[in-house]
Amino acid sequence: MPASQPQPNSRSLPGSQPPLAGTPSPADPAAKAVSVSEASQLAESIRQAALSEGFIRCGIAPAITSEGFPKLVKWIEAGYAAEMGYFSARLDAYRHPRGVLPGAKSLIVMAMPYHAQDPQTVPVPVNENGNSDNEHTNSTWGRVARYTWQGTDYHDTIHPKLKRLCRRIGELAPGSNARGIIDTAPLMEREVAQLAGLGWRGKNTLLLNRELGSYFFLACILVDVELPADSPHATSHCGSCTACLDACPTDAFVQAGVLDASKCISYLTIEHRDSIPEPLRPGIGNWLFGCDVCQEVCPWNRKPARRATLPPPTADKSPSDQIDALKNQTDPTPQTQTRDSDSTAPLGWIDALALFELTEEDFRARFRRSPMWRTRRRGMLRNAAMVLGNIGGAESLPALESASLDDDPVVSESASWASQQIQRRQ
Ligand code: B12
Ligand code: SF4
Ligand code: SF4
Repeated sequence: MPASQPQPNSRSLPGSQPPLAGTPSPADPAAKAVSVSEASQLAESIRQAALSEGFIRCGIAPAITSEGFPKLVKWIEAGYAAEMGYFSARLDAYRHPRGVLPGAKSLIVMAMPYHAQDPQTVPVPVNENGNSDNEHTNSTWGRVARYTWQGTDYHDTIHPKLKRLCRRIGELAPGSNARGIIDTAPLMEREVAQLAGLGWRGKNTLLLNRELGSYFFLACILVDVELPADSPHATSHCGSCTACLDACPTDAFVQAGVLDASKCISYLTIEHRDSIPEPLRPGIGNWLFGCDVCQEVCPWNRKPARRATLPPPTADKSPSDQIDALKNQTDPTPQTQTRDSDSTAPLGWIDALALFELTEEDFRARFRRSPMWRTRRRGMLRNAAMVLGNIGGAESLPALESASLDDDPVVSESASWASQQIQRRQ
């Protein structure tokens, strides 16, 4: 980018607001101001670079005070953040993107698709009444949320892309600061995504796009250069639909657009560390990790042709090959990595019963690089016990009975509960 006149302590465009009082301003005397046309060019180059990294949408929002901040405070006060203590721990930083990057002027918000095809079907055994609906059918298969199907943790695959983009921004705008984030920083990504024109926040709280549905991740880059902003997505396209609110198996929506995370299956199976409260266990059904119900019922995700998606994960390796590959892998290439369930498992499912056969070491080898590693063995066996307790049959009892003697109190309690549920159904 052609150099323009240096303006100490400012990377703003002419005519833009001075930094707010008390805000740390990036005091880099070598900083270059950019003209309007340079800023437009820079924005366009960033957009192109983002698309070539595989992001399917890229919008730009101004770094402004968070409109949702007062509601975030109410949300936490109401207990809806459950045990996600990081919200209150860094509350002040959510007020303004400067809490994430001092001197932030613009946010580049991007969408990255994940697998959106329908899960394969599993053989569902019929019960003694000839009933083959998914409840109480002695199945051992648990469902996993689509975002995990890629096999690798999305933070690990998206971070390097953000790093490359930040480096590119540094080349295009020398002296600027940029910080890439996905999930971990105190920023409400859906709020800024709406501001950057990527879509609207649906009644299920997720960011929806008319062309893409909602099966995509969001990622942001904050920069201390003022870039021309896109128009916010001002309208909601939910209309009178309430499908997500009606379908949620644990009634986790307090009202349209407000989620009580303490009831959400995604929270309970991924973020929650202890035993799952008993009243919520039946609602978990066969969800082993995460939950997609409020997205699956959404009309904006219904038409497969309209969904953004990645190509299906390949399942061309035996389970032992996969474990060897995972053990030897130093530089995972997400697009070619197989899913982390057995290659014989239908896409989107994991055999909950088989998880009880894994030693700590097997567990590590199989899940170390996957999003499921987050729960460690404790959480996965707890979740597996919930699934078997809800849908399992007599074949699950020996494994559950031995797991009820597990050294981990969460695993043992969950397994005892599951075996009681099954026995009650016999
Ligand atoms: C914490 C978290 C969770 C929590 C809480 C979810 C939630 N809805 O807040 C749990 C563990 C439950 C969760 C689950 C999931 N998550 Co999550 N999660 C996050 C995370 C890290 C922070 C979200 C956050 O800030 N929540 C705080 C609340 C306050 O935010 P809010 O819902 O926007 O709150 C607004 C409204 O509730 C409203 N409000 C609040 N109180 C009140 C009161 C009144 C009266 C009114 C009118 C309004 C109102 O105003 C608030 C502020 O704008 C984001 C990444 C990020 N940094 O943004 C990913 C993120 C939202 N998750 C994501 C995904 C994919 C999921 C799952 C689909 C995963 C799965 N399949 O299991 C589920 C979906 C569940 C759901 N319906 O939300 C994606 C969503 C992508 C998209 N297209 O939108 C994100 C953006 C991660 C990413 N980087 O891609 N997640
Ligand atoms: S992810 Fe599942 S449990 Fe959570 S709000 Fe959506 S439907 Fe309800
Ligand atoms: S299911 Fe209906 S109400 Fe819920 S997010 Fe989708 S369109 Fe909106």
